[in-house]
This record gives sequence, structure tokens and C-alpha cells, in this order.
Amino acid sequence: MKALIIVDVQYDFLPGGSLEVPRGDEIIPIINNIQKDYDLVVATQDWHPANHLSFASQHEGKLPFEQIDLDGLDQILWPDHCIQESYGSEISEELNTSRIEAIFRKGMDPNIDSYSGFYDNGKRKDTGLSGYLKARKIDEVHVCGLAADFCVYFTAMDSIAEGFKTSIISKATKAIDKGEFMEKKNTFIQAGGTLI
Ligand code: VGL
Ligand code: ZN
Repeated sequence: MKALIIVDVQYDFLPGGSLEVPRGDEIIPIINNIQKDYDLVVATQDWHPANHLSFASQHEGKLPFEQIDLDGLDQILWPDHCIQESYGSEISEELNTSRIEAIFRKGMDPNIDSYSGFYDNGKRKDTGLSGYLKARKIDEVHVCGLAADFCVYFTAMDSIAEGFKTSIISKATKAIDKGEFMEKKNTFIQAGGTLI
């Protein structure tokens, strides 16, 4: 059984959003078209409190895209984004959500970031996504959405670690930084993942 995970197709990651992914909107019609090919479709939603410590605004003198140590983990500081219940945190109206059976929210703990839909960045807490997929007899996972170099990549890597045959759908994802994704793509392939 094959599942599609649609990662973070939210206004703040789309053109005009606070952490916009260049041409991120172009993947939405593609994602709408492929959903019919899966036994199960789920989504993730970045869902931060306003005081989330991944925001540069929470660190005096720091600017977005600088790196700090946060509780023992390397943390890139981001512009404020996907604040719970804000417009920017909403899943795009352009995305067809009728086949999405569950939405896994992440990034609620202000003290740790959460790129993957499976775990936070320190693997301190499980979102339940792996157990959900296993209960639905899923053995193959395809990942799409935003952003290729962060949440899509880390979701796909954890999917491999959870034992799923895992692919990233190239045409259905876009990166914040293309060069960054090129490097991470190689790591993903070396870990046993496929790009389709
Ligand atoms: C993401 C940075 C911060 C993503 C989320 O969805 O890729 N990137 N929060
Ligand atoms: Zn975030």
C-alpha cells in the first residue's frame, strides 16, 4: 500500500509568504493530479506558537538565516512563519484537500524545531505519523510539498528510517535553496531513497 505525504503547502511557504519558496505555487496542480494514484493521502502543517525559538525575532541581535545553537542542536533562524491560526499557516486553498485523511501538525514546542513530519529535530517526540501509516498497512511512501531542502527532505529521511520504501517526487517539490537541496538529495539517495 502506497501513501502520499504532502508537506507544508501553506501560504507562508508560497510566493508572497514570509518564508516563500521560489515558484512554490507551481507544484500545487501537480500534487492535485497525482493524489488519485495513492491508497492514502496525508499532509503535514507547520504550526508554531508566536514565541517559537526558531524565529530570529526571539533572539536579540540575530537576523533570519543566521545559525545558532538551540538546546544542543544547530538551528537556522527563520523569519516568523506559520504562526498558529494566522493566514500564513493555512493550507493553500488551491490544494485539493478532499483526499487528505489526516493532517499532522508540527513545531508546536517553542524550544525545538520540527522539520520532519515524523519527529522533532532532536527525535524527542513522535507525531504518531509512523504508527498511523503502519496501521494503514503502508509500505511505500512518496513525499512532496515544501520545502524540498528542509521539511520534505527530513520527512523523507525519517520515512526511510521507519522502514518505508521512500521516494521524493522531484516535480512536486521546490527548495528554499537549490544548492542545499542538491547536496541533501545525494544524502537521501545514499540512505536508500529514490527521486522520481
Ligand atoms: C520549513 C523551515 C522552517 C519547511 C519549516 O516546511 O521546509 N522550513 N519551518
Ligand atoms: Zn517552521
